Amino acid sequence: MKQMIDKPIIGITVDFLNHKSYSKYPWYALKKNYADAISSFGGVPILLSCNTRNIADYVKIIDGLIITGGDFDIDPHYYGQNITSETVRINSTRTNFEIEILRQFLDLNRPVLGICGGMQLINIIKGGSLIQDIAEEMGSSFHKQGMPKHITTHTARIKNGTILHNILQKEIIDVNTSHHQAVKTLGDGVILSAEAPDKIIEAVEIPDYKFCLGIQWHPEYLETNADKQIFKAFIQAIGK
Ligand SMILES: [Mn+2]
Repeated sequence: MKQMIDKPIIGITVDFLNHKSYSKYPWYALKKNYADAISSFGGVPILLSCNTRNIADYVKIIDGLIITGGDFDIDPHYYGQNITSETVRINSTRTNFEIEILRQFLDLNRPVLGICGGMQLINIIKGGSLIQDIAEEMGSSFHKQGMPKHITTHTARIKNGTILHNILQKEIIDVNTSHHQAVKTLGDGVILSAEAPDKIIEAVEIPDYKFCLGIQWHPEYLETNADKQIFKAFIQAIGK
């Protein structure tokens, strides 16, 4: 008989890759710091393979879900557009898996944290859209930092009355930035919780759910107090 675990079990989505660097065969990848951030706040990270056959069982095992970022973009067909930029690189195996597990998880109203591409997916499944390439559509490379990715390079203004503001208790925070896409129109029930000085959306949430927060920057580096508070609040939302 298996024993129940009294710690929060967090499922983390991974990247599915087939360029022949790590292996000559297709492989999964995840930046170590996503899993370590969960461990350091008392959770048990479980890395989720992108096989849709396993979704129903994964949903039974995990208490919280992190949809991570990666070196790919969501297929614009999911938000009613054709690919308009040569910079867009899609990954259907991964996106199909993430859409389905996110839907099932939100139907059960369990805590979700979307990071970078994960935040964008939260918006897409509710009917929102994306800017396919910020530099091409807005003429700005402000959100693609070249230096070490963990260093903060721009600010974000947190909207009063949001879950994010409730967590951080601050109006302005410093964030890192490593994205060429951004949320354009908000999906049904999705609200803006933070924006950059150039009005690019940096965080969203869905207040109808217990905890559904999307962050455009990468808090998994735990570089700032705000980053730590976000992970802590996510783990606490599980209430285990
Ligand atoms: Mn940014």
